[in-house]
Amino acid sequence: MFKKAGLILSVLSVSCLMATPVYIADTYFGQNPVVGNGSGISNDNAGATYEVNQDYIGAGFNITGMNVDYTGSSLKVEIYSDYFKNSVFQPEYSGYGIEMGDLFISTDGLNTSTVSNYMINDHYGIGEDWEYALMLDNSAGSSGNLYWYAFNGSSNNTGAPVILSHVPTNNMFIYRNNQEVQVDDAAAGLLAGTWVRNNAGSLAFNVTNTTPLADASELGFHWAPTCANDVIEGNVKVPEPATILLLGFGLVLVGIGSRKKR
Ligand SMILES: [Ca+2]
Ligand SMILES: [Ca+2]
Ligand SMILES: [Ca+2]
Repeated sequence: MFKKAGLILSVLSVSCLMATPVYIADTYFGQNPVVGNGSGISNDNAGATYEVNQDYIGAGFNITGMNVDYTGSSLKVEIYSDYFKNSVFQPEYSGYGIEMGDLFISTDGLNTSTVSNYMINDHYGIGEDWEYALMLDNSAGSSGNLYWYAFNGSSNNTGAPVILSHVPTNNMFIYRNNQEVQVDDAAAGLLAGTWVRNNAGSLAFNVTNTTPLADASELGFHWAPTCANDVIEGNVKVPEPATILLLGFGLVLVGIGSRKKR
């Protein structure tokens, strides 16, 4: 009876380790903003504040964080931002032309060590190179299919099919410079799952085909709308199956051992 309780407790502990969602708060800034004509700006430009050296540009774009739930057989990444609440910014409603970005994924962690001042100097060409992206089949609308894109080599090589942050037509708009926002490839790859935009303020990537992540040691993520007025990057550790098995076995032994002492 007692032994059985110990075993059940161990199994519960292991499943929690695998399935506990990880919340990543948005602490990433990225390279400072520019205006639509490409010129740099500064906070004392015409006496106005343009969110230089700050997290987001314009309150309507604020990303608060992302939730990552990776079980091995499924991956759910949900991004929380005011951007999803504001229909004025959505491409299907407005003339702004701002689209939802694809989700960039690293399977070997998140490299910030080579970036000088990660907070305000980071851009697509330095720091992490992404092994995969989850492509939305439609950068407008409210739901659709997701497709895997595998970068050949790395995402920050010259010639990699990456679309950088931009504003469409109005060159007075301010956007964050040189951020990777979408994959420049229309071909449908391996079906990954589905995506859903919630007008309450989130975008969920629901991945049911996790085959590309099979050898991942640590997952890194990067997401932004195409103007990149706010960008989020973060990472989560992936428990190795062997570690989980050992830990589970250890917990079982602890459970049995503690019973035998009585
Ligand atoms: Ca990588
Ligand atoms: Ca970077
Ligand atoms: Ca940010």
